[in-house]
Order: sequence, then C-alpha cells, then structure tokens
Amino acid sequence: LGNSAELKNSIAARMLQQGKGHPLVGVIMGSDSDLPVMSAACKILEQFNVPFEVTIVSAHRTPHRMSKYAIEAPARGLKVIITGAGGAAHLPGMVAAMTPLPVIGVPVKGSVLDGVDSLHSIVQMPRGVPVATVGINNSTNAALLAVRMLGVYDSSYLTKMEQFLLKQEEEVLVKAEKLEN
Ligand code: RP5
Repeated sequence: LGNSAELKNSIAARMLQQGKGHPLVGVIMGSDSDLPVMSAACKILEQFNVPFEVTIVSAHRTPHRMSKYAIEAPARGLKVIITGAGGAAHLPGMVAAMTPLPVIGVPVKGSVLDGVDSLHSIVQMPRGVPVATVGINNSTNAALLAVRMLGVYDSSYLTKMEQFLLKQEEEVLVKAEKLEN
C-alpha cells in the first residue's frame, strides 16, 4: 500500500472479493483522494486478520449507493462500518442514520481548514445518531476501535488486542531505556 497505484489495485482487489468472502468490517470513503489516509485502517485490519471490504461511497455524489450500502450492511454480515470523509463530511452521519451497526468516522484533512471542517461535520451529530469519531486522519485508531468492537462477541480479537497493547508497551519501554542509558 505504498503508493497511489498500489492503493488503487488493492481497492480493486477488495472490491472484486466483495460478496465472495464474509467481511466483518466495511471501510468506505467519500473519494479515492481519501485512500492515502484510509489505507492505514486497512493495514491494521490485515494485521489483525479481520475480514474486511473497502470501497468508495460518497454521500453527495452517490447518495443512492450510500443508502443501499448502509441499509444492506447488517444482512450482509458486516458488524462495524468505518467511514472516512473530508470537507463537508456527511458520509459517516448519514450512514449511521440508515444502519443500526456501529459507525466509526474518520475526519480526513483536506487542502483547506486543516481537517477541522471534517472533524466538526462528523463529531457534531444530533442526539440519537452516534458516530464514534477518531482524530483527524487517524484511521489507524478507527481500525483498532473496530477490532475492540469485534472482541465483544469474538474473544479471539480481544486476545489479539491484548497482545498488541503489550507489544506497544514493550516498544516504548525499550525506547525509554535507550534514552536513559
Ligand atoms: C469528500 O470530499 C471526500 O471524502 C473527500 O475527502 C473530499 C474531496 O473529494 P475529491 O474532490 O478529492 O474527490 O466527499
């Protein structure tokens, strides 16, 4: 997933897989320009061996595709939907409005306003329609949160998350030790 061409090939491969496997997590984004940010989520899901699908769904440019995706997601077996969008980032909120599944929103930083526009669009949901919002461009945390959600019904994901946290802690302790000596 190093460059744009690889990313697009990866997306194409995932889209071909769609319907054949049984993805538990859907990773969707408003535009292919969000791919460089959203690829970090895909990497984490691959790392945790989570079956997932990834595709482009735009709230504004493909509204009918968006509603179909959100409405059909539970019956297709998805458990969590990760949504990335920038600017007037309506995708996460609108998907959350049309599905009972947990929806995680990733505010993508555009070329103006430093991503604060996306963050505010996603986080300021009305009562009754929650979107779990992560930091600007932080699709890594979106995927980690999705893995924790899957752990609620499949404890193997909790075990993997515990191992991840231990490894992360060890890495910091090694750095601290190097700094101290
Ligand atoms: C949003 O508009 C997308 O999520 C993207 O972040 C932003 C810009 O899209 P492009 O004009 O680059 O396709 O809907």
